[in-house]
Amino acid sequence: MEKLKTTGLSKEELVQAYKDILMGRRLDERLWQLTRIGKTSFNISGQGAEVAQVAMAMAFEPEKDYFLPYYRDMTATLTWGMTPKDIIMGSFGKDADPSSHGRQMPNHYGSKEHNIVSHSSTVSTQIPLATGIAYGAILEKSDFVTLTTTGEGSSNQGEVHEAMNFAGVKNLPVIFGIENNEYAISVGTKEQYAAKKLSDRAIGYGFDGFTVDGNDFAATYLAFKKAVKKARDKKGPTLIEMMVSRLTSHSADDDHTIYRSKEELDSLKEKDPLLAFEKQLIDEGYMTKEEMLELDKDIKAQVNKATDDAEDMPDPTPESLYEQVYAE
Ligand SMILES: Cc1ncc(C[n+]2csc(CCOP(=O)(O)OP(=O)(O)O)c2C)c(N)n1
Repeated sequence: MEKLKTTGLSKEELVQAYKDILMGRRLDERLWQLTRIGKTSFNISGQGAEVAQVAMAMAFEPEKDYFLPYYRDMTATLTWGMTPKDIIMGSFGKDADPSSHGRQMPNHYGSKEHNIVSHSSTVSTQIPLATGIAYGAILEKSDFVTLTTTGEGSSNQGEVHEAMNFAGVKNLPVIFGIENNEYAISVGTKEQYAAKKLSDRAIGYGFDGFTVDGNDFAATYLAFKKAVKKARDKKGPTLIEMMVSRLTSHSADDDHTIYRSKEELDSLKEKDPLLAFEKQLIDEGYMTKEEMLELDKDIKAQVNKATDDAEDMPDPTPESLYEQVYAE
C-alpha cells in the first residue's frame, strides 16, 4: 500500500476522509436494517467500496465539478456534499428528498445543489450523459471536470463504448470510474469479459487507463488527482478501474450465499477496506484506536438523529404527483 503521506493531504483531511468512510459504512448498515424491519423497501450497498469512493471524490472540486454516480456510490456522494439525512429521506421517499422528492428508487442519487446528476435504473445510462456534460465544458469554455462511475458488468453495455469513444474523439474533460467488485449480481468476471484489465480498453479509445487497488486510499486518490489535473488542463479523459470488494449481497433483495462459497464469504472480512484503512491510519500515526472508537459513537448518534429527522419529514402529497417529474 502507498503511504498516506504521498497524497500530500493534511492530517485533518485524512481524518475527514476516515469520517466519511465510517459514515458511509454506518449509514449503509442503517439503510439495510430499515429494509429488514419493513420501514423501507430497497437498499443496494456500497460496503467494501467506501475507501475507493472517498479517495476518488476527494480528488475533485465538488463546488464546480459534476458527478454522475451509479447506485453503489452513496459514500462518494457524502464526500461530494450530500448529508446522511438527504440519503435517508431518499430511502423513505420523503417530499424533501433532494434526489427526486420521492419519485425515484432509493440509491439513485441526485442533488442539483451539488452538481450530482441522478441516473436511471437501466444501468450505465449515466455514461453518455456524463460525456455530454463534459462536452458542455468545452462549448462553454469552462474548466469543470465530470466524473461518472459504473460497475464492471455494466461497463460492457454498448453505450459505454460509444460514450468513451466520443470522449476520446473530442478529448473531453471526463473521468470514467469503474468499480470492479467482480460480480454483476451473481455473475462472476469470467462470464462478463475476457480482457485482463478493463482499463486496457482506454487504449482503444485513445486515452489513458489505469487499474488501481481501491482498498489503497493513497494509490486511488493519486490516480484520480492526476486524471483531474489532466482533464482540467483540457488534456483529455481517463478511465480508472478500481478493484473493490462487495461485502454484501447485490441488494437487499438478493442472497449471495446461494452463489458465493462459504470459504469466499468467510474471507470477506479480510477484504474489508474500512479495517485496512483504520490499521493504516494507526500504523502511520494519524489516529489512535481510542479516537476511532469515540468517533464511531458520534457517527452512530448522527445516523440515529438523521434517521429520526428523516422519518418525521412529510411524505409527498397525492396532489403533487405530477410535480418534480419534469424541469419547470
Ligand atoms: C440495461 C440493464 N440491464 C440489466 C439490468 C439489471 N441489473 C441491475 S444491476 C445489474 C448488475 C450490474 O453489475 P455491475 O455493473 O458489475 O455492478 P455492481 O452491481 O456489481 O456494482 C443488472 C444486470 C439493468 N438494471 N439495466
